[in-house]
Amino acid sequence: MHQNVSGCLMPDSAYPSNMPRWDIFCHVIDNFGDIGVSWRLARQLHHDYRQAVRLWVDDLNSLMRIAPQVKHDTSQQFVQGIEIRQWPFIFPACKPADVVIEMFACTLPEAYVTEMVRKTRPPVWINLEYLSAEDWVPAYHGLHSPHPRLPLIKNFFFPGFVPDSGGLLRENNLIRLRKKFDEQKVRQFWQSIGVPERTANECRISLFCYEHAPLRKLIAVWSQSPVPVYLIIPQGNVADQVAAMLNTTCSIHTDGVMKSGQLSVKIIPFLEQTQYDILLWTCDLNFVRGEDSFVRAQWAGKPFVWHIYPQSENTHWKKLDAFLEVYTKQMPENVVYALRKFWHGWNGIEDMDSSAWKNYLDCFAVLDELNIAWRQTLEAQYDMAFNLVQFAGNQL
Ligand code: TRH
Repeated sequence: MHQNVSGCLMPDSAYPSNMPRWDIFCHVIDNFGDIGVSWRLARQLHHDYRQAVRLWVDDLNSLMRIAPQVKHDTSQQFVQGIEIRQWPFIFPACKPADVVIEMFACTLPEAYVTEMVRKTRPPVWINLEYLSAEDWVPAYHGLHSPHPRLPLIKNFFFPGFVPDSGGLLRENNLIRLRKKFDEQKVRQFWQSIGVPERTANECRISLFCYEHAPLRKLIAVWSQSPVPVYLIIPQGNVADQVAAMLNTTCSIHTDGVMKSGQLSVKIIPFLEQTQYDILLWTCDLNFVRGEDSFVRAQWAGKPFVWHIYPQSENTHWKKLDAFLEVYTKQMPENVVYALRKFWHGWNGIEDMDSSAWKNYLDCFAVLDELNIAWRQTLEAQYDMAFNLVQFAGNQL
């Protein structure tokens, strides 16, 4: 037990004393990626590796969107075995864990760092960086740097797609669950989110992207698509934007589906994080963004299109091409051409037109196979939580 700033006694943790303790600090910059990765990591460390995890987050409302059991007005709560703590402006006195992760270079509270120094054995301090496929990643992964003033060392951990990077988050049972998700479960899932069974030769697509995507163009292309497109959009700004675009031109059916030519659009509620995974498993094609949904689409083993998080001076385009390079290495030339063109169109590097969609569709059957092969390539590597546990264990 220790005293917090207001003088109340709070338990340091409710976990058995022999469990290795982890503190994960997450500062939500925007959207859901920062908390999405932190929450997934916290759960996997606890469930797969029996670590005691305390997650400090400065925006509980974002966490609530992807994990609805979380309450927004509680400074300390336990959900799925994870201790969730509101990261307040004035940081409470607390004993640092054995391993401390600052997510995406968020700065740790001064008071906490001071306590880290006081420990007989200072914690393993890890800065978990953003995901990138750029070729410098393996050289930087695992580097460390001494604190400028204090006797502490910070380690830099880089997730990635190659064996000498930090890897990707992948729960131990994920691929097994995904493979066991049979037709009956698919039907139950569709029913639970209020979408009908798929019709013959329809292309079922999930859409999660940033608002600056060339949505209007693609909606127009899909309305004239050679195959019917059933588009599923979780609630949010993009769903609103698409609804507004279709408002004047489409017919609205009783089940809330908007129809325009070959395109049907269904807006569904924003899903709990594990349900979103299932949405990705059950669609033919997934449009994903940022970091976490992008990785989950790869575990789904289905064709996907990445809308990369925009950076100043378009530096993200380089990052996008670095991924395309690794991902398409084993693909036939004509597929690489069509895929690249479509991804470039979606990310504003090239124009998005009907030929980009048609060429992409022509490769669809083979893309299905190639994405399973890509998943197998990634599956053969250690996952990120495993790598973190090994890395920390070697230093403790
Ligand atoms: O939301 P994102 O764009 O997140 C981020 C942030 O912008 C961040 O600042 C940036 O650095 C990072 O991207 C690269 O995209 P991402 O990473 O895919 O996170 C979305 C999370 O939301 C992911 O965990 C999946 C989850 N999600 C649900 O749980 N339910 C849903 O219905 C949907 C659409 C997503």
